[in-house]
Amino acid sequence: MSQPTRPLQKIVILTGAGLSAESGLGTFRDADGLWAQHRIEDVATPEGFARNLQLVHDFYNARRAQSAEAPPNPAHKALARLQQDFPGEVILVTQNVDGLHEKAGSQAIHMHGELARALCAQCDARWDAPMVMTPDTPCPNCGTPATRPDVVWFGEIPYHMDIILDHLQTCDLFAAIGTSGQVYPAAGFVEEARLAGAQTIELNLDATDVSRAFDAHRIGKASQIVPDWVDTLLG
Ligand code: BV8
Repeated sequence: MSQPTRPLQKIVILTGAGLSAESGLGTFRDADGLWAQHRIEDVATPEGFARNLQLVHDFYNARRAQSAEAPPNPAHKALARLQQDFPGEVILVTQNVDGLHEKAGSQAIHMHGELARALCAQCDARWDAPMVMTPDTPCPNCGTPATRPDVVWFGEIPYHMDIILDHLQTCDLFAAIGTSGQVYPAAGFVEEARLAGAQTIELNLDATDVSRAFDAHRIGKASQIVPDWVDTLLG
């Protein structure tokens, strides 16, 4: 028997690459996705970075430039409107490393980091990344040429997990938008929310590996189904 629905006071939304697809940014696992052109092991792991610093910097320099030019689409704008106009709390957690939520006016928790930020592997300093980073780019804090994109690679610990888990345990509605549900721990968030008594909904172009974990589904392109969903929530 599904849980009696609690009054809707807090919404947690997880977004993935599918949200930015219509802004022209490649997803990861769709046929023409980013990973189709690169092996994850080579460009999104610490081992791949250690093996070939230049290749990984080139991969992220290209994405940083593309992301800087990309416009937010109606889905990003609708989520910003929801954050602004919803009478309760709307927490946006994104796996995306682009800045499109912020361009649309949202605040988002970047659990996999951001293309626009740089990290020093030597002293852990973080700063706004230059558009092009190279293996020789010195850290502005310690001077060591040990700089890397401030993104969370496979095998690394996602950012803000304690805050995210707290939000999942105290929300009334959890929505996953444009994510294939193949990468953990993000793919497990729906279970956390469900166990805490939240209603759950998945918005995606297709069914995913985790669709059966959700109470409700909206199928279609994010730029169409997300504004409709936000209109329903704002009544
Ligand atoms: C960790 C940053 C420990 C870099 C990324 C075996 C089993 C289970 C887990 C593991 C395992 N072996 C290893 C693991 C752990 C591993 C993992 O999950 N591996 C997977 C591949 C099996 N995870 C990790 O290593 C993570 N760390 O586990 O640490 C830990 C755990 C908990 C607490 C403490 C410590 C770190 C993972 C982070 C990796 N970094 N990105 C970068 O971006 O370059 S992941 C990368 O994939 C992106 O962040 C991306 O967001 C993420 C997930 O992809 P999606 O966003 O879902 O995108 P995808 O292309 O897959 O899907 C697009 C979807 O959109 C599709 O469903 C499509 O239908 C839809 N779509 C397309 N167009 C549209 C659309 N929907 C609507 N409208 C459209 N127009």
